[in-house]
Amino acid sequence: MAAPARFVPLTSYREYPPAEMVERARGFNAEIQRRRTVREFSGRAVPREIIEQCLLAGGSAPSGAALQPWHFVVIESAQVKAKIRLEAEKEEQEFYSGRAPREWLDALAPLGTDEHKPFLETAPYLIAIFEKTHSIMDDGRRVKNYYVSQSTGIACGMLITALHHAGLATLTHTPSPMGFLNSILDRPKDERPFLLLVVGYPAADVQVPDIRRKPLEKIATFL
Ligand code: IYR
Repeated sequence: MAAPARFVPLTSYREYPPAEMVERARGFNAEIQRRRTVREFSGRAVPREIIEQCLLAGGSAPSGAALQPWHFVVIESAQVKAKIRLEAEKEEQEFYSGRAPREWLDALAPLGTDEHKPFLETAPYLIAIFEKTHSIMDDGRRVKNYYVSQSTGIACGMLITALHHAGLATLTHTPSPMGFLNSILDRPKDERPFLLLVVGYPAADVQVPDIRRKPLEKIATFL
């Protein structure tokens, strides 16, 4: 039997005067525009509490039927990072030396990526995000999840935003295929690896590709 709907007053919402909303929206945009993906990380330690708070922020994302179909595995262990790097580089080696179509490699050329992934061992944290096809309810029932990829994608976006806001750099890494994460991290079959997020301080003299964000008129239409 499904649980009956139960409602409580919305006490957390805050309304701001329109001028203040404009200021807030501008300020937030300026802050988030400073985010850049980096591919070289410092090994400097990061307090775990920051990661925990950012995971809670990511886990506050909206989700299909509010079933929260994600699981985050935080990897600090050097041994586990080394295993992940080994498997990821095996896949990437094949990707860059034949599996990827020319068109894909051409699209990646401006980013300067290759099969070498030292950041998987340098960065203080890797966060493997899994999308879950099923949830176990508090009463033990196993139920199907909905809009699993959309929900998990939103949670990842919010996690990346929270980490940036806290002052950390990230890299969204997607070794493909990444089924090896289930065995290394001991996750069940109904959890699919979604993303491997590399988290830490950027390396001291890190450089980033000279790429620009599309202007508003290229990304939005107002009717
Ligand atoms: N997974 C590979 C290739 C790659 C693919 C995309 I799409 C990127 O935006 C970046 C890299 C790699 O990590 O190198």
